[in-house]
Amino acid sequence: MKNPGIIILICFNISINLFSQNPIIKHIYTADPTARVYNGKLYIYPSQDIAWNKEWEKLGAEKETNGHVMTDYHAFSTTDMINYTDHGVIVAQKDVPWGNKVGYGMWAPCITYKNGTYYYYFPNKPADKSGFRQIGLATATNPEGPFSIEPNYIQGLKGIDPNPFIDDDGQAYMYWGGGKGNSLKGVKLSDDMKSVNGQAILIKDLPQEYKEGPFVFKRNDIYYLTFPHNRDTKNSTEEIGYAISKNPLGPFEYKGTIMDRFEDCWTNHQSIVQYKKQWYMFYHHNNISKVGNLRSVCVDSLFFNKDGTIQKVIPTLR
Ligand code: FUB
Repeated sequence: MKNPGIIILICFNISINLFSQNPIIKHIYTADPTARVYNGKLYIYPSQDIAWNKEWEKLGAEKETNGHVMTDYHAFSTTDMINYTDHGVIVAQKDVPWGNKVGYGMWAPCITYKNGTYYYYFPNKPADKSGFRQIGLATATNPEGPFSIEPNYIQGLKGIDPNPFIDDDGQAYMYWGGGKGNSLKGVKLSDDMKSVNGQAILIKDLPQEYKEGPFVFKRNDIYYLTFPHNRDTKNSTEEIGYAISKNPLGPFEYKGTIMDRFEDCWTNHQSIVQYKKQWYMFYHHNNISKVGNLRSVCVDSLFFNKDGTIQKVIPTLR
């Protein structure tokens, strides 16, 4: 018996991940993780939190009113869920042709792969001030880059937290939006993955208040839409809920909570992936810094019930 602890936990279906020491990335602050499996490796594409530097104000920088300070993105990979390789900066705000150069607003990114190309979508403050955030695209032929940034943001995707999803028939969809109220939108993407195809729909059928961070995946012909929300509107911290559908754009049926809200970290943001036969949920918490906007990526195992519903993930935080 190689590891009796793992076998006992699997038997009892307990959502504890013996492999990870949360948080899994400790040398920089990371948040909003998208986890994907490419070429046998598990890749993580998070945003990066940094502390505000007062010196920047002298250079004309606009202070972020919500406190998030984010200037570039790293990519990470692992094959054992213990050792994570940092592949360095893959996209930086200073290199975004349409970006506001004195802003620090590179919020939650997401990536997908189609026909030999990796499509990396990211929100950023636009120089033309056409919105709080616009969503841009960078492409690469390798999951670690180098990524080449498109000259303009994508028309029709104003907002935050892009989440591309490609269905089994090859049709790509984009989910995005954020802020208070039900502002989650979905739309088909064109074959080139650089423009929207048709009218976006507002996904209104979520009974709990949607906040941000959509992540869609498919398992056994069920579309799972997972999202942070404020069920308790008196409390601004977020729990992660999910809804299911037989169609990628709904209607969705709300099914419950995957992770309870944290008392001490006002955001959460998830992605769910299967790697080496085990499902995982990646999320973030501020358990190293104890500061709301200096967060760290964590991971725990996730389990499904026989009927396809998701068991609650209990975060293993140190
Ligand atoms: O990281 C900045 C913002 O906080 C993200 O875009 C949201 O999902 C929330 O995590």
